[in-house]
Amino acid sequence: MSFQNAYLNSVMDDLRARYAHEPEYLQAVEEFLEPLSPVIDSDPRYEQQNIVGRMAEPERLICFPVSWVDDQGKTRLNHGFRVQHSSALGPYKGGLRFHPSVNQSVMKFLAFEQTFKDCLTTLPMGGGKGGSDFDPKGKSDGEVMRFCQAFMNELYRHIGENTDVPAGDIGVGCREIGYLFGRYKKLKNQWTGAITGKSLASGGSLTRTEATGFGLCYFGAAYLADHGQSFQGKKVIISGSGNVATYANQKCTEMGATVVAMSDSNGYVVDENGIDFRIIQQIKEQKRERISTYPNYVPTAKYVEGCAGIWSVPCDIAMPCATQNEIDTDSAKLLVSNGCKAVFEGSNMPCTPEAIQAIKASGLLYSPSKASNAGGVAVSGLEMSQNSERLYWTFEAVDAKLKEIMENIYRQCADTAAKYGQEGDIQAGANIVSFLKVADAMLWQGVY
Ligand code: NDP
Ligand code: 2IT
Repeated sequence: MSFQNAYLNSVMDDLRARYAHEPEYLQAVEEFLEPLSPVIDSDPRYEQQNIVGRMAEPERLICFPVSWVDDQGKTRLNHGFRVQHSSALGPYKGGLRFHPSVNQSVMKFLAFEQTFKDCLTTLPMGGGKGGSDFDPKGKSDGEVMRFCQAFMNELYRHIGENTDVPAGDIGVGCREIGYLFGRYKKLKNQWTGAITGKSLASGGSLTRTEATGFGLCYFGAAYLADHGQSFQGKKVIISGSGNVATYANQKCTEMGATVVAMSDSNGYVVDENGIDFRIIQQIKEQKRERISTYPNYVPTAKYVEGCAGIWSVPCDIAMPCATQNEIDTDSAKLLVSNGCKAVFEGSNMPCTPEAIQAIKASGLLYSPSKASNAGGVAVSGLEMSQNSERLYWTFEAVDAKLKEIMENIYRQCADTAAKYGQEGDIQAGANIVSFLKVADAMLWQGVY
């Protein structure tokens, strides 16, 4: 891909040459820069102060080995990361992912995206991401605890409520956050809100568990309403069956939709009567089983092996909520030919660039993840506020604030797209509005 603006091309060419081995990172940067040419043309300071080149690179990249002892007494070695991407708008903020696919490229793409997503929430947060190639699946509770403690033995010196505030992501839920927080507190001898996604008794926020999935639906509802539509009566596919997917199911079902299919990395379940989020919750959060067991609880459901097949199920709305690049061109084309009218991204960067092109070219509504999945980090920001003021807010108060933030993100994206002559293009709007805000802060703070 090349851009109209020569400076953007030179930044991207430099990144491609330097980081050829980091495809996810390059993909995320390229996607972000795509609509920016007219913006860069409008102010010579962006090029003069190399704002785009500086904005693309993480401010700090922390890599460390994590050694821990398994239940057989064997010492195991994993790799830990924390990418502190941007502190332009506030302390670094973003989740931790524990999954075998974690590497430097994945961490850098997630931290880059996080910076602009956090900006869209309008809360004072910079961007970061971290994690490890540790796989919590199949590990005992004791092994997970020892791994989390070993991970924090290094991470603690790099984080803090005013420095960098991690949270959960794939493979890091309330259990892992508890073990991480416990070790952090012990090492620092301080109780501060340096991690979000905490349990309610330990300074967590009501609605944080539900926030990303609920926020995705609030965003989707605002987008649909702008086009005279709603979730009422719509058939929805939600990939994944983790934190984001489960609560996206709950909220869009409450809004009158029917979730006809959900998945995990092995396969998917289909049920025209609707997939019950409470059973998914029970299978995944409590029993830690596979989604293949769902038909044991609901006999009308059918399990199909292979997760990519989920996009062949006819639907009105698709909400990918599993992982990056889970919708390729073929899956996008299948969605379009089966009559899908909207794709709202819940996972980070779930569509390949070619898939996005196919979706937009066919006139579907399309919301990029940095806009539509910002609800999780938004409520993390509200958890930080509550921790700072030593108060707990009610579920209703946090939920109302979340809804307001998501509707405001939609509005900002739609208005900015229109202002820059790209009416209806929420992806362009999201990238332009977040670029402008981060760039403004960088210009104001000088060459730091
Ligand atoms: P969870 O670990 O709770 O769930 C992840 C789900 O996605 C599981 O069903 C998992 O299946 C599936 N999955 C993971 N990796 C793959 C893969 N390589 N191929 C197919 N399926 C896969 O994670 P979350 O729900 O928290 O996160 C899901 C997505 O949402 C991620 O992209 C994350 O970055 C993003 N996100 C999360 C937020 C949060 O607050 N948690 C906030 C914003 C975005 P299996 O169990 O088989 O591995
Ligand atoms: O991708 C994300 O936005 C998250 N995993 C949530 C980050 C956070 O700090 O709550």
